[in-house]
Amino acid sequence: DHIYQEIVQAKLLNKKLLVVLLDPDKIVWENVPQLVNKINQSPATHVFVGGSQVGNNILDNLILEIKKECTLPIVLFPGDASQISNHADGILFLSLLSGRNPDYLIGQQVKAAPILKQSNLEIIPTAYILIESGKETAVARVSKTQPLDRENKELALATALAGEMLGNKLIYLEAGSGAQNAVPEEMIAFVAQNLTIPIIVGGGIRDKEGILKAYQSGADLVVIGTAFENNMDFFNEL
Ligand code: 1GP
Repeated sequence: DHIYQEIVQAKLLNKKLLVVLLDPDKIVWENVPQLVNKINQSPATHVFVGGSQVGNNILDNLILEIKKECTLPIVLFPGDASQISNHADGILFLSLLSGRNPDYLIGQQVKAAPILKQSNLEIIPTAYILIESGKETAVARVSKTQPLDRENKELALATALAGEMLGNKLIYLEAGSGAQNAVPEEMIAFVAQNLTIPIIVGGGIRDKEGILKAYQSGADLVVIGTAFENNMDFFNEL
């Protein structure tokens, strides 16, 4: 379980972690070597691979392609049980706790468990909490769930605490890919002050300032997807 142990260690040392999210569905195949090159030059510490709807072969091929040149840990961030690849190093075993759709609370997990049992992937149980962020995002649409009210930090904390008490090892506060508004700083801070496990924050973070604000509020890992997809030089400014 070295991926998780390194995250815990970083939190203890107050060392912030930066995740690049690659969505196999949105990647332009010819750009992959260049993307990997940019990731290697960036301060990124982890690569997440996943999206709302992804074909299996693309997933395997993308991970193999990244691994040719990149030594960062590759962690699956699956939209459903079909998005599992043994070529990755680990997987966020997500439960969408903000929603009340049983399929994303336990259904997909039951489908995935026997497959994961046969794999060598490090499994990291993660409470996935979607926060309202302006326009509807793909996560809400595909999962058919309502995000939490962005003003209701008490509910976000109660959900995160339940996630921690259920045994999850990470909390993921998610505004959704390409979100209009990122997770509010006060919400991140309120959750971070009352939890002991590490917190991932992502969705709608598109500049250095946004990354720093999330860290200062208490995020241990910040996820960047769209900003890097739109601009391969995004990490140059960091
Ligand atoms: C989405 O949190 C990630 O699941 C990243 O979001 O694409 O907006 O960076 P962005």
